[in-house]
Amino acid sequence: MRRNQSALLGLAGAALALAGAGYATRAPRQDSAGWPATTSVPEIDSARSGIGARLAWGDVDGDRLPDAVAVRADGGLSLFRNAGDGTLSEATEQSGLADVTGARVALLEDFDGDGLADLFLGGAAGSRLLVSMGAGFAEITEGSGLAGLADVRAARTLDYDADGRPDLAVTTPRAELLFHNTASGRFEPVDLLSLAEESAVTVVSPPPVGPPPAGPPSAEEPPT
Ligand SMILES: [Ca+2]
Ligand SMILES: [Ca+2]
Repeated sequence: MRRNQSALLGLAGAALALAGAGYATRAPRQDSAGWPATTSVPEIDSARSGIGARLAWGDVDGDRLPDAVAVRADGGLSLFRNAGDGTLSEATEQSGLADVTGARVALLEDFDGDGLADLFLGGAAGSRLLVSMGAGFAEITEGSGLAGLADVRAARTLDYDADGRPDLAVTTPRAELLFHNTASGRFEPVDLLSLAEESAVTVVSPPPVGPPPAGPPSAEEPPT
């Protein structure tokens, strides 16, 4: 499969996810591949045709309209705010994202639970974490535990421990990594092997059911 085809299929999946999240009636119009049907934003059209371009969706400003971040082929970012009328408008400069370089993967998710989608950026040399403040982003990479995460090829969120906070799963060429979202803005690596072993113990060791098997009378049992 060609890379741009793969990207478009991923975008279609993102559109479905948005529909499932209740955004279907308020999302920008999309073409058959899931791209926003806009002709007024050159960067969108450029990203649409650029190999390696990706879009991430999330409500960065709390108006319940999904906004979009595009990872451009040059490793920079473009942020598009949802105008609410079916179009997106670029707000990269205003959001403080114009200086981003080396990005490969962008993920929008409300990591700190304040209702605003935050931004994880995975790159070749390292990763960054920025929290949305509504009007822009504040960097909290230092202390997040993610700065040294390099050669990121893909990222997604899942709440693996059902504590209500989205955790982070990352793909690199060498490993699939899982990071637990603590309540303090820090992500801690999860030992997947230990997790699997704990699950296996739960699965293969069911509690005893019914009475113990019949055996010879106990030597202490009084004769009858
Ligand atoms: Ca947030
Ligand atoms: Ca969690």
